[in-house]
Amino acid sequence: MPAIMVLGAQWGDEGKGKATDLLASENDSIDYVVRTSGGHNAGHTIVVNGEKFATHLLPSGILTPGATCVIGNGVVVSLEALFRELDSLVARGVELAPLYVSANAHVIASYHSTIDKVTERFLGKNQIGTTGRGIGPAYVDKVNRVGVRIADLFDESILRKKVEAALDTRNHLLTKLYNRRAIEVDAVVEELLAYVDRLRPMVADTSLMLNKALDEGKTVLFEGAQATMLDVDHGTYPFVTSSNPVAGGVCAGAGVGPTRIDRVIGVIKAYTTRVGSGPFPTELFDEDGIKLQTIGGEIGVSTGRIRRCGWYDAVVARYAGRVNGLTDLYLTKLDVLTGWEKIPVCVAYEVDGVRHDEMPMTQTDFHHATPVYEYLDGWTEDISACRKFSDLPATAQAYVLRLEELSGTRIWAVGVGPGREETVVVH
Ligand code: 2SA
Ligand code: GDP
Ligand code: MG
Repeated sequence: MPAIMVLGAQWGDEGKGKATDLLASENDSIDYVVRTSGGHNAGHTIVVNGEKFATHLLPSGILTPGATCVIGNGVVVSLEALFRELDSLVARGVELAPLYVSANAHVIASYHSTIDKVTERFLGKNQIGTTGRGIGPAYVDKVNRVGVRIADLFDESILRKKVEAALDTRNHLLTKLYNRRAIEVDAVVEELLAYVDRLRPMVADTSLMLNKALDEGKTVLFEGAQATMLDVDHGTYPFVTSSNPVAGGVCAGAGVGPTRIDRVIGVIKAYTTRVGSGPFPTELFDEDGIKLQTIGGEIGVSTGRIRRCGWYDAVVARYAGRVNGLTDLYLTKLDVLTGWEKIPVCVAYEVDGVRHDEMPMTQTDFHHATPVYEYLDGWTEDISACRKFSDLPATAQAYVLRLEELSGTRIWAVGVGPGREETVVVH
């Protein structure tokens, strides 16, 4: 299986880090683990032998012996975050996998984060609930064609010109609209140059590297960040991130064509969570929501924010299946649902008295969608020690199979705990 994508099928935090780590550790032949969008706004948790690690900008494969890690051209790279994360893993005694960064990836400087936070404050009650990491402003510079790319860091005069161009309109906005001090070109250039020597050996033409690897029959794992419903085109715009976490975005963000991809795995929780603002039809505001949040440990890995919780939404699952062309689902956190007598599952929406079996065409309708629930039987047994599908209680098996039927994509495996080994293969 040479090229595999692992993508978020909901609003993020589905367990992509665990899924990536599981595939990488199970399969001796995972040669590359690649990030292709977003930046250090991601928070991917991996639990190895009871020890917990979180990656943000780095691919989860950084912990996999024998793997090579790649940060693709579609990622926005904070150099400060990159080296802080590498250093903190080294300090914990981790033997790091080799890492390459695309020469075409865009750079996040500290002013992007400042602008992110200032903009959120300015939006007031309409704020997106960003992670404040400068992701949106860095992608704005990229699309506005004034971004600084990794390759620009190695020629000071080019770098200076690029930073000047980027700050031109930014400073106008900051000083005139937000009543802030202008950002100084010298300070930004100095900040970025500080990392150049450490970065130089990691910089590569990563598209060429990955295509060559696939030509040689190597196995490449693309680790998604954020998720389908946070995609700037296909998600709940404007309450989205500023990149394309869907399968098509992975190809663009790696420089690898879609015909090379063999398997597209959507990671999906057995319920739903979301962090930040925006519509969420199955969101719970009662004690069931608090129970899911508490038992599921639903707290943001990067910002420590409490995640909003709700029931499984099969309309979202079907939509993710469609826009990503999913071949498999990896259903995580089934263990969190232990103890409910009946578990509601959203099978469709109702909008102004009209039933929608598919995602409504407009955001306005989605904002007004109320879930149509089917109630499935729960179970009380602890399932965390189950390792075979037949070990699961009959009602848990029925829950998984009904979700598969409703979601339109085969469920490859089920997570029954945070550990790498806490997985039950279904098919
Ligand atoms: P941004 O910072 O511009 O990407 O924010 C835009 C929206 O995207 C959401 N977003 C996320 N949602 C879930 N998890 C993410 N990563 C961290 C984690 C989040 C954290 O793994 O827990 O620690 O808070 C992530 N990154 C971005 C964000 O909430 C906005 O709704
Ligand atoms: P990601 O951003 O998609 O990689 O997911 P996060 O790491 O942000 O959040 C997923 C959380 O769920 C992490 O704390 C994982 O350790 C945990 N997790 C993943 N799979 C399972 C599972 O099957 N059961 C339980 N209980 N926890 C899981
Ligand atoms: Mg996360």
